[in-house]
Amino acid sequence: EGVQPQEYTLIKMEVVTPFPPKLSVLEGRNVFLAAATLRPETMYGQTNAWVLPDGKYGAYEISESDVFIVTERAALNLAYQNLSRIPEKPTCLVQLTGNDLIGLPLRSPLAINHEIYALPMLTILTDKGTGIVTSVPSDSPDDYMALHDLKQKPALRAKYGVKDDWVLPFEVVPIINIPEFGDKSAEKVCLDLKIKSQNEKEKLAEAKRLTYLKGFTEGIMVAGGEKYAGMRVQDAKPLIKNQLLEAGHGVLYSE
Ligand code: A2H
Repeated sequence: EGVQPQEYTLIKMEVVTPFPPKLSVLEGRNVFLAAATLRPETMYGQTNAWVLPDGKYGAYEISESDVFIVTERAALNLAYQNLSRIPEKPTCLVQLTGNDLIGLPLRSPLAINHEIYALPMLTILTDKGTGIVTSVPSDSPDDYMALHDLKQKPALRAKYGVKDDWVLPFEVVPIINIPEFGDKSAEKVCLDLKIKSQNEKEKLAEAKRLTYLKGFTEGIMVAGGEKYAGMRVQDAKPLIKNQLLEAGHGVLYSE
């Protein structure tokens, strides 16, 4: 962990009912996969959520009504940030693994896709954020390659019990234009660098370096409707972030 705290926006991706048997103890509650992001302005382009298949997660009481599924480490941090029903004390209602979460249908704020699914990503770090990541393949090279892997490899889908319907219908959604890279910057840079899979760490680091800063400094919103389309990313970002927070669709989280 860095010396400076990093502030993330946690996106509340609501688990659609009815719950599967593993989650049945949560019936009657509002249950969310809480994804840590640095790019709230990209939430229009979500195609899925990512979980680590072998990762350990829990369903924690955040308030009287809300339950967040996150790692134990994140739940403890949340409890010290006024995000626990009992202050400074996480309450776990059920322990889960990433495998238990794969295939959950989700409604996520701002997403142009009405319903998306939790899918396996093998490079998720359990000591960063919540261990849940929202996937925006238009603007995140990691997300683009992980979705590409699942789309291209039936054996990978079979290994993790991923149904075709959770993956194949989901196309990259153009949401931000970067003059040099177009409106699917992550896809373009992954193709340019000939990245073959989500495991090519060094090439992906280069792809992220190329897209990340330019997305902020030169990006123009394509998505966002009348309010944000045409606006510079750097101007829209704080507005969209505040909109999510004020609507109760996201919360701030630091670590
Ligand atoms: B970002 P930093 Cl569109 N393991 O959100 C792996 N990656 C994780 C993670 C974890 N436990 N927790 C969060 N992340 C991802 C959107 C996005 C992100 C876009 C473009 C770039 C980007 C959609 N995914 O991040 O190490 C999350 O993905 C590029 C850095 O704290 C989060 O923001 O800087 C970002 O990594 C946080 O990474």
